[in-house]
Amino acid sequence: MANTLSKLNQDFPILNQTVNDEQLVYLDNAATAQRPNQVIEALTHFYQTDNANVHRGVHTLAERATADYEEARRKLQAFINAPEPEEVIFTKGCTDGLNLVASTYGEANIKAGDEIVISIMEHHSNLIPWQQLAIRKHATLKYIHLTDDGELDLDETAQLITDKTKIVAVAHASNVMGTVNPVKQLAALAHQHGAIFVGDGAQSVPHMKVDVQDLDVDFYAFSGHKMMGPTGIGVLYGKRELLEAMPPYQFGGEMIGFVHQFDSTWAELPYKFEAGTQNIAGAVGLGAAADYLTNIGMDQVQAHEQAIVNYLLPKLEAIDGVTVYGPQDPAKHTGVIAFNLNDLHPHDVATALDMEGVAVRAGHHCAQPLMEYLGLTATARASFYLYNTQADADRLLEALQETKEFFNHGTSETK
Ligand code: 7TS
Repeated sequence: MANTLSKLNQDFPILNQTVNDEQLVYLDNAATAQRPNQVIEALTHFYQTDNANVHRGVHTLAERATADYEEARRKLQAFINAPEPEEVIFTKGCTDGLNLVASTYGEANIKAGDEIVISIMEHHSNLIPWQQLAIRKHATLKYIHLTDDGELDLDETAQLITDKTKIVAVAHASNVMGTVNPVKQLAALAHQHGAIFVGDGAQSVPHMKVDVQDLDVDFYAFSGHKMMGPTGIGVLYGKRELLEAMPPYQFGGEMIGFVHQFDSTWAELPYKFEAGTQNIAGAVGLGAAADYLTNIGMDQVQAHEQAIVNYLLPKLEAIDGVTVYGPQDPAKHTGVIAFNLNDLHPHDVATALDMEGVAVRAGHHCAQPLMEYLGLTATARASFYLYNTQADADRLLEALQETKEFFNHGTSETK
């Protein structure tokens, strides 16, 4: 397999440690990725040389910090090919970006009887904001369901999206099943009916080339920490004409034009949506993460993860007692793989894997409606990133075999 990225883990000091006397294999990247030295150094450099509040002072440090912050915005603009930097709003993360759209665009545009279409595979962050908006506005929330292979049912989608639909909001990639959704097609369908399309890019932007102009999405949200940037920073992309027509999200410093005693005007984009002191260092760190990924090339990142999935998925499915959820075809899978082992609780599986130094997540993955739909309460989940290798996939397979043997052995001994 293409393993040209395997030396990268030297850039990630945290990966060079043992856990429970075993070399750490970090396979919880869908929850959060690790940071390379380049990002850590960008944060340190900012705090050691340039730190000041932005857009406020005329002193040298304030000017430098402002330049760093706006340069980071342009890096993120280029990373997703947004037409203009003003369409790149810094947020706390994906959740914050999606809530922003629901609370501003949604509040201003949804009325009783309107319909909002989402999918059953959504993370709670792209579900509850729409569910609560629908409740507040007496609108109807509709769900796209799945084919047996864990993909969106596109026949049903074509029926669900009608002229009553005002918002379609779907994840670009599932954080549970690794399914990649046809966002460009969904956005086009939404537009045919006069609706807007909101993309949740939390699990796609870190792993594949995303071009918001090509996809023709109206809004697109993602988090920095899943693409090797700091926590507490993310991006909401929005089309200028929509952002300009929307009311602000939060009120306070930075987001104003002029404040009078009894009314106020708002700042230009993007500042209208960046109230208060922002996570300036976080933005700088995220800019460094975008540089790091750009230098490698997103096509290369995707090909590397695809090669691991091509290798791992058939071997995982071949283990007696393992059930993998989502697309069976490796080509339709991101590096996120949810599975269960016999009738063991996924928390026990994850704990046993941790004893072998292999870090995976277990639980409902903030997708309870999906779990309910699949008839599950929880799964284990391994999620890969560019610094993982085929050897890491082998360690997962070996650790699963040992887990199986341990529990079989335990059962026979207690009988
Ligand atoms: N959307 C998707 C598809 C996600 O996977 C996540 C986080 C979010 C939104 C929210 O991102 P946040 O950075 O604002 O929290 N997903 C996960 C996960 O799968 N395990 O931990 C966090």
